[in-house]
Amino acid sequence: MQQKLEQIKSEALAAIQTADTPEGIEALRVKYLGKKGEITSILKQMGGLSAEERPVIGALANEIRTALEDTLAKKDAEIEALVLQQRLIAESLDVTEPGAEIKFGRQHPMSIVLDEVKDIFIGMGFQIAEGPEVELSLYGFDRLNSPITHPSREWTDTFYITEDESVHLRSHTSPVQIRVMEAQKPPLRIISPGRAYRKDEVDASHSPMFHQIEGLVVDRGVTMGDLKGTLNLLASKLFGESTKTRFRPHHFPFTEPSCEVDVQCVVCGGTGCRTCKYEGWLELLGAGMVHPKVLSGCGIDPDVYSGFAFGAGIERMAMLRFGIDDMRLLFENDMRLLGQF
Ligand code: 2NL
Repeated sequence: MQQKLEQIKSEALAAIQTADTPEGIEALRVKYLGKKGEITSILKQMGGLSAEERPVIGALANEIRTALEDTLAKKDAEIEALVLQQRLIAESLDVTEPGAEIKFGRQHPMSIVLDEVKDIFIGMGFQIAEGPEVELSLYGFDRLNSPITHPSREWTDTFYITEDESVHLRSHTSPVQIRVMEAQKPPLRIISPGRAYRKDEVDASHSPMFHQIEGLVVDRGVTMGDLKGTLNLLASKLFGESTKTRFRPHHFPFTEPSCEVDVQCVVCGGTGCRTCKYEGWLELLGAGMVHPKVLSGCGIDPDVYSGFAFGAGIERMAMLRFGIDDMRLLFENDMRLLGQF
């Protein structure tokens, strides 16, 4: 029996040394020291021993039990330390490591130009006015001296909400200014930026939805000289101090006289290139003195007050400002383009 105990001891000690998990240690504790364990079953057989043998075997069994318990505890602590060590390595965090890069967005060329234009006019004392994109033809056309029979209805043809065309998507932001003239009295200095809609096919210079900014000044004694001074300042702030402008006679139903304003080509400086079709000039906007019928239609006496107005496409301004040759690029949100501004 003594031999058997010694054999269990050396076997158990060897097994404990090879254990490498807390579960493995627990299994060995049960195998050797548990209720049905090998040491326990030896102790249960002690009844068959002689009176001299019993204390010797008993003492040896106890000594082995203690030795195994100690070894198990020591190995358990070792494994626990190892597991902790492994976790510390696996879960280690280098707080000095650079963080994941956060990609910042940036302003779209359209909103850069719009902000610049707004700043320029706010600097001259203008206020910003907004209005509905779904408009009554009363404000969208009639009050602008463009009755249903007027030929200008063709190039400003838009999308209609009602069969009789009395409600439609606005084809310019002029109706915003009509609403302001109706509600407020001169002196007025406003700009109205916003979306406008026309029945145009998409190409390099057209889009059925585009952005416009219109401006309106109404006061006593406003002249074409005020119009020229204001729009020359816009051109020089947008395209540089030395930018030359050209005012060409034109026709709009809501202004008289009317003009179109060109800037000297921003690409070639006026010598002629593909961008300006070898003319040296690029069209910037349309403008004119507010038609007396438009003023009186809004309850403003044209014998007392006069005004000037202008309208510009913001896409066109952004294209001129940044040398973009296709309007579609402004709607595609391709980062290869947007990353450049
Ligand atoms: C263009 C031309 C223009 C106006 C818009 C206007 C507004 C009122 C009264 C008179 Cl309320 N005129 N706006 C005047 C001249 C030209 O726009 O080609 N725009 C893209």
